[in-house]
Amino acid sequence: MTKTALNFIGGKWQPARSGATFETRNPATLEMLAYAAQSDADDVADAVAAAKTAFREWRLVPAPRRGEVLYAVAHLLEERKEELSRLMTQEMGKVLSEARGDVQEAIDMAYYMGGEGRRMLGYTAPVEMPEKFGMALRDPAGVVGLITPWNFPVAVPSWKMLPALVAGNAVVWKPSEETPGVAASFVQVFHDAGLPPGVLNLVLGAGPAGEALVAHPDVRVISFTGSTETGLKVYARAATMGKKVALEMGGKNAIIVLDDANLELAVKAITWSAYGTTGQRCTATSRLIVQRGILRALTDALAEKASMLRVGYGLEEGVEVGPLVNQKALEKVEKYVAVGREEGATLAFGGTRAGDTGYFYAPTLFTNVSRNMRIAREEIFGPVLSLVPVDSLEEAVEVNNSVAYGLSSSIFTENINQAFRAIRDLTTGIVYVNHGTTGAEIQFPFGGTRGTGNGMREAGQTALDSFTEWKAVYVDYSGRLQRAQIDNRE
Ligand code: UN1
Repeated sequence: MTKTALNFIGGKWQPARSGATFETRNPATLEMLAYAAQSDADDVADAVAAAKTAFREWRLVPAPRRGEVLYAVAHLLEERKEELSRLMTQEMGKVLSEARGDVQEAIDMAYYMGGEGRRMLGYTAPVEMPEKFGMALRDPAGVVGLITPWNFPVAVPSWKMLPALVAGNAVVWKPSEETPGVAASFVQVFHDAGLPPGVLNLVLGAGPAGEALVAHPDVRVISFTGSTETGLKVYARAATMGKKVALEMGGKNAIIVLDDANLELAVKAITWSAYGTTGQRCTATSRLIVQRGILRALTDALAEKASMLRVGYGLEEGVEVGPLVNQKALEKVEKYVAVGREEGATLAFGGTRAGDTGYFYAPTLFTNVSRNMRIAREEIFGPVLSLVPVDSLEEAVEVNNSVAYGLSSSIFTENINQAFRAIRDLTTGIVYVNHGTTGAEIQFPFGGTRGTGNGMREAGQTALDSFTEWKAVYVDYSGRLQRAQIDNRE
């Protein structure tokens, strides 16, 4: 049944002002799912105006009360987890068990950020004069704009809107055009949880809606997750207006496997991190850096394990790998597999489409990859893994750190000395030991170095940094003009 996905502005569901719509399709079955509002700058202006009005009161709601709304969001998400997860699988293809994990991340974040309503810690420090007091407080930034991708259509937006809301901001959210239905259902949860009208606004649509949000003078912060190409454009545009921007972009994450690794453990983790979510996570493993002594055994075990993976429609029981999100993503994967062949890497398995309908692609491994090949450096965002052989831990770390991205990396070794050297020397924002590159938990900073980001982090306490301004407050209770107040450097 075809549905309609609308914008949510000032507490009301409404079509785009122009009446324009776009269609969404199930990437596994290609069936038509919904007509969604195709918004432009006018809709964004309406949403920002609604947010600006709502901000005046929301900022004055005591933070513990704001936190309670987030707890109500957590409860409703628990109740609606199955419904949201199924919708997610239909819209963007990830298998149902992973879709449940996606919603669970938002539940975890709602509880965590709900707790921030009673923390939101600032600090005091001694000041130079008697009878004077100093403190630093977090103030909400105002109206914040969120632009999010389709691969984690509930989790990633939750990482942004929950800290933004508990800190007292009003939000305008532009989700990916692949997942308007799940976005609308997610926003409905906030409304039902009692969030006042206008505090969270949804503007559906494609690039132009996002551009209008970035360029709107009343939006002080932009938090973006998506491709490096788009992220850098957002950054450049927002910089001309002096906005604060948090960027979460590409990855080219590696698992390092040393000769002394627990082979079975490594193979399981590689399979999950490389082919889970069909390789469409920014934290997905797309490189294997393997010490030569374990190379043969690892490749054989991996081939066996990958051949058993069931590719198919994510709503079907037992399916482990869903489709790519759309035709363009499939073509990108095909292009990179051709590039890998031309570059002279060995195709160990995969390398073909799978299934008759839908954007399915077989789990793929290239071996004999050298570190300079494009398939070892560029983000593919699909189920394609490139194996680079190395001689030592030092070489492995160097290869790991040599790419343009720096999100997540992992090392498999049973030797604690090697593990700690790797922790010290790997230059990514996330490091795992004896665990794949995916599976970050919401209470720790999430983000990456180099081309992955711009130094900001999501999740954990650090999430508040994107959405708050520090305010330093000095209170003089002496009742007289203290000399240092005029010039404390005298
Ligand atoms: C992403 O791909 O954008 O660590 C987020 C993980 C997940 C989140 C990934 N918790 O893989």
